[in-house]
Amino acid sequence: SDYAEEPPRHPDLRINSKEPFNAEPHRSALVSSYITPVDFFYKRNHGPIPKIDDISRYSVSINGLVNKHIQLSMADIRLLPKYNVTATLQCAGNKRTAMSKVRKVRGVGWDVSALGNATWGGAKLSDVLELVGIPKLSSVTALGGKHVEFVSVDRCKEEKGGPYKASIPLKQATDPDADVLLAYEMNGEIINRDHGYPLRVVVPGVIGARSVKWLDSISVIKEECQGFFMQKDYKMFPPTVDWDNIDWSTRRPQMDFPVQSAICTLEDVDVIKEGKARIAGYAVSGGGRGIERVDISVDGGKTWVEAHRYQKSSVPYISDGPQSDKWAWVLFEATLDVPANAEIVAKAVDSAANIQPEKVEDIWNLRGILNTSWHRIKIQNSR
Ligand code: MTE
Ligand code: MO
Repeated sequence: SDYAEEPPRHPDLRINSKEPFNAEPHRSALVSSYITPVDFFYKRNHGPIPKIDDISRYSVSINGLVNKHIQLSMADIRLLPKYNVTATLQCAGNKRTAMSKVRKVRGVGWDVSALGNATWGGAKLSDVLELVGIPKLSSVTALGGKHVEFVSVDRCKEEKGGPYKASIPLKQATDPDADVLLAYEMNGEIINRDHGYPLRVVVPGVIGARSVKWLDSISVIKEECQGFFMQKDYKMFPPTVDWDNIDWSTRRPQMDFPVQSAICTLEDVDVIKEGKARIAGYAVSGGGRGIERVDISVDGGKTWVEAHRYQKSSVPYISDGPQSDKWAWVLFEATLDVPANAEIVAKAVDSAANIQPEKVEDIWNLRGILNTSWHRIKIQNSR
C-alpha cells in the first residue's frame, strides 16, 4: 500500500488515525518537559510520509513573480545563516473531541495534545527570498507578488492526489522578526521524516497547517494560495453555519492562533483524593503574543487563583526578559486545595489581554477548529 514505508513511532503515542498517521502524546507526557521530545511531538499528516533517500538530488525551487527562478540544494540552504527558534506548533484541530461533544463536527479527533514545543533550526525565509531579489520587509514584488506559497512533496486526497500546500503574506515571509524558517533541524537533530525531512516551513504563531512539511517549491504569487487547506478547510465559521449552508468564500483562511491553555495532569473526568493537588499544564498564544497570566479555579469558575508560569524547567518566567520566547508556550503549575466533587478550570490571558472564551458552545464550528474554550475537569468521588 501507499503506507508500506512509514517510519517507526513511539508505542506510547495515542493514535487518532492510522492512515494517514495522526497521533498525540498522553497529557502527562506533554508537560513533563519544556521542550517536547521529537518522539512525543504530535504527528499530523494528510497522506503517506514521503521518502527522500538521495539528499544530493533534493532541491527546492523558488519561482513565480520574481525576476530569477532558482533551485536550492540542501547544501545551499545550509550555507545561509542558521537560526534556532523555539516555537510551539499547534494543530487548529487541537481539543476537537471536546467540541464534538456539543454537536458533531467533521475532522480527526484530538484530545489536548495536538501541539508541541520544539527548537527549530534552519535558514530564515527572509534570507532565502533575498536570493531571488526580494528585499526584507517587502509587501509586494516588482512583478506584483504579494503571497508566498509553499508546495510539498507529499500527496493527499483532499488535493485530488496533488501536493499539500499553503501560503503566507509576503510581508510576513520577508520580515526577519517574524522568524519564518526553512527548518532542517528539530531539537538539535536532523528533522525526521514524520516532521518534514529534509526541509519544512515553520511559521511561528500561526496554526500548524501553514507550516508545510517536505518542502518542494516556494512560489511568489499574487493572490493567496487557492489550495484546499487554505480555501475549503481551516476557516472559522459561526455556530449558525453547517454543511448545508456553508459558503467557503465568505471567510478568510485562519492564520494566527488565539490564546489557548489546557490542564495536563488530569483527565477530563478524574478521581483524586480531597486535599492538596498539583495542577499543571500549558498556555500559548499566537501572533507573537506572550502569556500574561493563567488562572485556575477549583469551584467551576466562581473564584480563581493565579498559577505559577515558567518557560525553562525551574527558571521563573520573566515577561519580556531575555528568557522570553515569544513564539513558545509557557508551562504553568499551582498546588491547590481541591474540595470533594470539584470542578477544576484553567483559562489563560495573553499579552494583548485576550482571554479564552468560557463556553465551547459559543465558538462551535462545523470543522471543529480552534477550540480554545476554558478547560474544565470534573473530579468525581474525591475521597
Ligand atoms: N505539510 C504537509 N506537506 N502535509 C501535511 O499533511 N499537515 C499540516 C502541517 N504541514 C501537513 C503539513 C498540519 S494540519 C499540521 S497541524 C502540521 O503540519 C503538523 O506538523 P507535525 O506533524 O510536525 O506535528
Ligand atoms: Mo493541523
